[in-house]
Amino acid sequence: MTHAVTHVELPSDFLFGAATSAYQIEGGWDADGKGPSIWDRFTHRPGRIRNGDTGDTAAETYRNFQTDIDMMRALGLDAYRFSIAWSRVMPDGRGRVNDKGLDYYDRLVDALLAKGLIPFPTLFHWDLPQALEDDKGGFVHRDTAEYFADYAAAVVRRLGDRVDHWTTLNEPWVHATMGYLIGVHAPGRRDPWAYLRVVHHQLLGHGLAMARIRALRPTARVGIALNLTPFYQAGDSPHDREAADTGDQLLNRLFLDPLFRGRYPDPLWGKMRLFHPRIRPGDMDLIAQPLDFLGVNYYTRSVLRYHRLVPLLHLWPKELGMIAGVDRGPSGVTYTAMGWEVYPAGLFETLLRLKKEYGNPTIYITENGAAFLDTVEPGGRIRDEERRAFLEQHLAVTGAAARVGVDVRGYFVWSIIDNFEWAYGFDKRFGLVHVDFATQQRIIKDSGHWYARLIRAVHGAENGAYEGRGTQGPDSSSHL
Ligand code: IFM
Repeated sequence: MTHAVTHVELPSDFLFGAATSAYQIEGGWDADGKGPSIWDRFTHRPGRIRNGDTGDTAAETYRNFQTDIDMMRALGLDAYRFSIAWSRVMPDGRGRVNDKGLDYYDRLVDALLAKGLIPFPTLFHWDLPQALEDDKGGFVHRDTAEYFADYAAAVVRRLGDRVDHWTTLNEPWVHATMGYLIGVHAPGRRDPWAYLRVVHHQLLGHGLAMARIRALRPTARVGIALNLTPFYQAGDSPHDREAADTGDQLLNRLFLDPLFRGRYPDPLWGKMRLFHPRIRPGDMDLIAQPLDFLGVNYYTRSVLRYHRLVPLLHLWPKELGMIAGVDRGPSGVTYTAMGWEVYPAGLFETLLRLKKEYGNPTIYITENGAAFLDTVEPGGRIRDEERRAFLEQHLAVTGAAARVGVDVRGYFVWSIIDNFEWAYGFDKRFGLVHVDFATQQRIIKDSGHWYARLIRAVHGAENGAYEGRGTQGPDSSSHL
């Protein structure tokens, strides 16, 4: 173990990265033969996104990714997690492959490798090709799982000689819940009948894609990224305990149990009989193929109080910030600009639980980070101390988890740059790097400089000292 400049103690070979997703940064929404995705359609409809924002141009990385890669290199990152837009590669979601779309990711991977950064692509981060939504209802239909595997195979055929780590899906819970049940994400459906079908067919798509990737590249490391949130009961009553347990089954175990145990969680699954998808023989075996790694996306916890009028709904208020039945935790705690409680102990607990209850899988923390209100000072400095502290606290508990035997190998900050935060548009900034979306100018925030120093310290002197600005130091130009 190496002692770093902070409370963070991590093994010297720990992997440090940062993450993004295609729709949130790329722009170029209809460039070079790309087909429309459900997010293009959704954001183009008035009233769906705060301030009417869209990802049409976003951080324009489709036009220029090199600047950000140079910046990641300068910060000393080991790896970059990004996602591939299905509708760039297959404009109709199936069939014809758009070579120009694949060329883009080909160049991106080469540029990363040229700078010594490990590419960590995710194949699906919610931007489903619109054609599949129109024809099939997206993952509501089982066929979409097969199309997803075909698309994954097309990507792996092209990039698999240079990419070792593949993440199939990002946060399938969010895609199903926000997109098909609550309707605040694309495609904006509110259909309880669709919900569990989208859950099952995404998992099936994951299983089918995993099998295809392994057939094409036997040495590939394949995983999935889940948003995991520990649930706590607000009071001591058995009802509150039941509420917390229901929340846990509906969010965490709905995905962990099929992936690691080959079955959906009971008793919840039995109670939702009316809404079950059709599960065919062999589905659960495909879904439960051993993962090479589990991606953990962690942001906050949920504290639930039983409410007889909202028997299941007490799951979603943290996301929506509006449904009754949820406690905000004790006073004196910090909340991020998303309204999420800063609760690093929940990450420790989640990691420990995965070790104890799910067989100690290899873990990458594929997302962790915080939105805060950033102020750009006249000299161009951004003193985002709250974000820095957030990262330090979560990396510290990650190190503590590693010391008690959790097999956690790496950590990706969400996000390297400010980007399009879905229903919130550009209002919520998660980046280590500030983006002025009008000029596309980048400024490394203090948290970014801190992260760079941490990486240098943990990896040891062989990588050289970080020469960027100290958090107390004079303003140096970090405009890239
Ligand atoms: O921006 C999102 C990301 O796309 C998925 N995980 C959570 C992040 C912050 O809300």
